[in-house]
Amino acid sequence: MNVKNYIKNNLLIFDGGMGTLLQSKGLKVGELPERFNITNPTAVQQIHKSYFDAGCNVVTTNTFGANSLKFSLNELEEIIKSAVENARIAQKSSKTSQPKWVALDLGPTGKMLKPYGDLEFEDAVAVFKNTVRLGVKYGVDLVIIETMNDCYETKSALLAVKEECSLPVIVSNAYGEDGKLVTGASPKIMVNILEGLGADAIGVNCSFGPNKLMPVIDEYIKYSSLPIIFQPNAGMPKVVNGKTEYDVSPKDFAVSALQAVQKGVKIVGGCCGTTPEHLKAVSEILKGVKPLKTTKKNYSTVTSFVKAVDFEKIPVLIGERINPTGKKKFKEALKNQDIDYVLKEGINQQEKGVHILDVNVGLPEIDEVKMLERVVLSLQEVCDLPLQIDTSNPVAMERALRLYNGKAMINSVSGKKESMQAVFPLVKKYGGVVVCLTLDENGIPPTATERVEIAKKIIAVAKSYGIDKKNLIFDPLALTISADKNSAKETLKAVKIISEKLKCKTSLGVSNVSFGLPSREIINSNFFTMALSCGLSAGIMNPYAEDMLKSYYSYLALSGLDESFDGYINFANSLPKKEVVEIKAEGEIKDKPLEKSELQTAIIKGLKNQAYKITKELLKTQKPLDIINGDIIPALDYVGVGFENKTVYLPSLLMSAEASKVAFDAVKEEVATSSQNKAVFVLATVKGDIHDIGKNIVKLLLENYGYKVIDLGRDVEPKIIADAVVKNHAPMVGLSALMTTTVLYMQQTVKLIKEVAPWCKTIVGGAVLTEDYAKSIGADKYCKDAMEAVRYAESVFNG
Ligand code: B1M
Repeated sequence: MNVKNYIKNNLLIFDGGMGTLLQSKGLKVGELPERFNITNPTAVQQIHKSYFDAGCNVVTTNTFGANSLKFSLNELEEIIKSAVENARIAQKSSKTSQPKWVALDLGPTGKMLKPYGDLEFEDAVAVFKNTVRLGVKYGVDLVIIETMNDCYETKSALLAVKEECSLPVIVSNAYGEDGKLVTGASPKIMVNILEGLGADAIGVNCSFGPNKLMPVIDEYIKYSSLPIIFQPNAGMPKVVNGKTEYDVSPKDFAVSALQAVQKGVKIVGGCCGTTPEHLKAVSEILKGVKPLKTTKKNYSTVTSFVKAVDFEKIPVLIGERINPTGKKKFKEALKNQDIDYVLKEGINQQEKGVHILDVNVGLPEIDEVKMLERVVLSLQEVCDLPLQIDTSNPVAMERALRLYNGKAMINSVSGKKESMQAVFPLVKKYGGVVVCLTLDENGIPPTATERVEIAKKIIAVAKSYGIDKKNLIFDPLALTISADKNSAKETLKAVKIISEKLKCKTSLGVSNVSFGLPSREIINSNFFTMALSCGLSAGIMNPYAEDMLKSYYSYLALSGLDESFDGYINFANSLPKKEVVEIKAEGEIKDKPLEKSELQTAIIKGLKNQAYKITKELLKTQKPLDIINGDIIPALDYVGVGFENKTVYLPSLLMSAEASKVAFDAVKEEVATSSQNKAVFVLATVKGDIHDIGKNIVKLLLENYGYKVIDLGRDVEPKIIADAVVKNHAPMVGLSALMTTTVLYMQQTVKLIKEVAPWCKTIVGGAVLTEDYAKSIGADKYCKDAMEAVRYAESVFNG
């Protein structure tokens, strides 16, 4: 039986951990487990068999890291061929009676995708395709994509599977204790992206033990219309007497599996630290237990990689400003490839409070496909709002949807046959919520009733493509009242019927209604309020138009949608104050919180080009060190605090770090390094630590003061540092460490240097260090900042 049909009425039991069992069968530390398929097939077969014997329905091939980045294509083929054979041999030799399948295991590539790493999205797709093609060739029954902790990489893997075969595919992500992926996606976001891309089952694996994962499972149950998989590890690993141990017993593990099934999970298995005993306990506890029915959920949701926006109770604001229509400067910016201009429009609209950004860059003089791709990718580097891909060019639409990191909003399809034939296949393949214009081959009908009929036709055609109506949003089109005094009335009527009778979501481009009339904002904002009262789910609007926002926030407050009136109060407080500002005495002004400078803002928002330009400008009037201490470091501190408080996620932290590096490069270009070579200074960030901005500042200043700096880079082994000190007979070494986990390596490095180069003075610094800690590890000097490092060096060498 096909596994997809099987899980309609049965629970499916996956296998458990592989790595620790391979170690017990002789896999050495550092040896690649995937090679074991060839070098020690019997061991792999035994492990698979023990899982089948324990009652598992599915074993996953030993191919977690089998990809073309780690292995040549020839070796990859050999590995996958033997991996599938090993699983099949186990399947045949196990005598238990449950249905059995073999799943191709796909783990992360081990590299991060751009912009956080250097792997291109399409290259990631190609890497996964290589593995999938071979899995299919050697006859696996299904594919499982697992332990993915970045949603973009998950998307690339799922696309690869869907484009390479039609086998059932399960996607499972690994969550952190904050209930998010490393790059910030929540379960709700993953459900939306993966359902949109056509996964057959989704869920969670690995992470930090079964119990702590229950809230994540609850989120999956709440939002997913697909069967859910639950494959936790056996708790967090602990090293006891040099051996890795896990603390969740088979019995406790099985109890958690049962709890998950009682919540609605349909597929259970284990990850790191789980053994055939764990899975045996699971299969025993689940004997005779029937799965709950998977129910369809009706949320209309779009997402970026960290934000989900629902078209549910609270109406959604879609910023319309990234659009060249009627905007001379915008057109110029597009022609001149001035992406920063477009990005600023995105950032400014986000600051005005919109929930989604419409992105339209269609201009006859430019290559829309390339420009849309570039703008979508760049916007996602600096803005975390979901995007609405707005184009009438299906090629540009497909490219943007493919590269978009999230579940996009799509603008638009109409009731014309040609439009539906072009757009619906893309919505089906990539997912998304599509704006449906109620017009067809005969144009825009004048009455609400006729527009509703077109909406019904669109719903039916979308269904034939497998697109649910929760992923359609109807725009019944606001026409100009000055041309037809009844047009607004008909549009509002259509909004009401579509939301109340068809139970569908609606959106409107509001501004068109007032065309040709004076003081258009008065009409627009009142029309917006009227539409909201008719049940409008979203408005495509100009967020710089204060009247529109006044309508929006008053509507929320008056209709009971603004609990505790936070939205209204914040908005009201943001309006310019009319009262006269009291002039304060000089001393009082000091207490005011510091405004963020332009450079700080550029770094915080991750705008590299701007950070560079502003730094260059500042250098004309300010000292390099003042810019570093006054702007660059405070900006990084600001995002660092956000990161700690979970208001900033790794992608934004990385973008800020990149922008600060560019600013720092601008400073470096300005500071001529001296060639006096007073003394040799070996410098490094210690093992395990990739933070090097502080270390680079220390280097810049030392060079500026005439020292020859041998910079060993970051994440440097203690021995390499000690060797460099000895080789250069360096009188001084500088070590930087920024994490509590890496200061231990600083201690090791200092100890080693003291042993092999007792003449060498050790200077240490970095955000987590203290004077006391530096003393306790035997360092000669702790420096709180780079200047102190220079002063110390000067005091040693110049007395
Ligand atoms: Co990360 N990071 N980061 N990070 N990051 C911190 C350090 C963190 C405190 C953020 C937080 O949670 N609040 C936290 C560490 C928590 C802890 O251990 N207590 C953290 C974490 C957890 C992580 C990751 C694990 C995140 C993840 O992947 N989940 C990961 C670590 C990967 C690894 O190292 N293995 C990670 C990654 C990154 C980025 C890549 C995104 C980026 C680094 C880019 C780069 O360096 N090329 C980054 C950044 C930018 C930061 C923050 C925001 C800023 C660090 C910085 O550059 N500050 C940081 C939060 C913070 O510190 N506010 C944070 C500016 C710099 C000039 O200061 O290096 O302290 P600093 O240097 C100062 C002084 O300390 C002194 O002089 C400089 C000033 O003049 N100094 C010396 C430094 N070294 C010296 C040596 C000397 C003398 C003086 O003599 C030799």
